[in-house]
Amino acid sequence: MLIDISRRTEIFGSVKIHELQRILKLDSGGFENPRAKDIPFNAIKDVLRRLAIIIPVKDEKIHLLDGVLRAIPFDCSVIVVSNSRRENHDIYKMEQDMITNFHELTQQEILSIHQKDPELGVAFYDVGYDFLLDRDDLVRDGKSEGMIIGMLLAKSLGKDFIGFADADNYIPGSVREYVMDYAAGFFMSESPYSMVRLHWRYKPKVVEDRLYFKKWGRVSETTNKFLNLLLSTNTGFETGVVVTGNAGEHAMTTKLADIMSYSTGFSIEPYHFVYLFDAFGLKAEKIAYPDATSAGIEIFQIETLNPHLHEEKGEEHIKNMLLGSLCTVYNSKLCNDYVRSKVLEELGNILDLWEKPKKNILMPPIGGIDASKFRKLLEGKSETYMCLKQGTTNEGEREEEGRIRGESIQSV
Ligand SMILES: Nc1nc2c(ncn2[C@@H]2O[C@H](COP(=O)(O)OP(=O)(O)O)[C@@H](O)[C@H]2O)c(=O)[nH]1
Ligand SMILES: [Mg+2]
Repeated sequence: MLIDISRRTEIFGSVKIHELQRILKLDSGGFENPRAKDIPFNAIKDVLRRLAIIIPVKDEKIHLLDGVLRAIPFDCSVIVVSNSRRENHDIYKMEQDMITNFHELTQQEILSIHQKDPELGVAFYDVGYDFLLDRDDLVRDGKSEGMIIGMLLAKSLGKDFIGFADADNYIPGSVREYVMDYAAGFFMSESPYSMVRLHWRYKPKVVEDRLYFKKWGRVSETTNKFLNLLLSTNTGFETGVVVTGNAGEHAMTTKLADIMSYSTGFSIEPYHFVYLFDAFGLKAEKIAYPDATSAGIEIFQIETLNPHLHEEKGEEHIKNMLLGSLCTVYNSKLCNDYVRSKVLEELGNILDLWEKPKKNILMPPIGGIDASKFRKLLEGKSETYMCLKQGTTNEGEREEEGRIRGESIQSV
């Protein structure tokens, strides 16, 4: 792979944010190159083997999920966390059938579970992490909540890297690239605490019957502006370094995933920045994670070669994303009166029901959870948990799981 060299890095306390780096070529010639970083394919492959890709999914078109699954490089483990409808038209059943069939054809390692499985609630309770449970002891709705489930399963597999890919992507080839881009970021990283966030080169839209290759989405432009303002007002030097505030497509080392705190729903991605600024920035009050503080936390922002074409979710979704994102900035410890007034101005008519933005629901780090115990609590008990391993030796395990689901798994 050939990627721009990181030329400028903004340093804020222990947080190092690298400026956007472009993917120049998806493969490369293996030359020493002073102007670009050449990453050999074997190095990418080494990372892929240590990487799990989590796909959060809720009521997406089955063809899209199918394309995403088929695009993820074989060396990665895949973890699907679904919050899809189960009653009437059972979308979740369709997903499970498709996943089982996908595994039988490809033998790729894949785990999946339904977010509302009561045994998940029990497992979270038993490992002492009830921050994402509702009054009925079920996991709440929300993409972030699904991502936390996925991260624990990835940890239970002993993975060193955890990445995310949305299920509503129309271009399987782009998903494949995103995963390779994550691997490239981790290869370049010098700290065990690092994160890779993707920025689409283009996000095509249909405008007056023609495809228009838009560069910036409305929400991401605003979120980036405010995250940069938060940085600028604290350092006294204006910056535009943050360009991936809402990056749904991102990946982290498991070591970093362990010490992050997570915001609920769709505010999870901008909150990554806010949390890191608050906990590891210039004005951090206490050093909770000395190893990370001394190693530094590296954030890579990579511009993909492929455009991003996903399902349009409508105005309400956009509004909620903007609100959730700017609430994270508003409630940051680093936010001063000036930035708060700018947030209120921006949210204008969205906010007219409230006096000030609500606090985001936060979930504390998952590092203290025994992930193996968590998975064991699900095995054999959960009706929706599936663990489909590579090779035929796991047939017994698959049959056992099929029996638990009340199905018989046909051999291919
Ligand atoms: N597990 C899970 N996934 C969700 C939930 N809500 C949304 N998703 C998935 O999260 C991904 C991103 O959501 P999407 O609505 O496309 O948001 P956007 O692309 O960030 O605007 C998609 O794959 C959704 O299907 C949820 O409550 N639980
Ligand atoms: Mg989407």
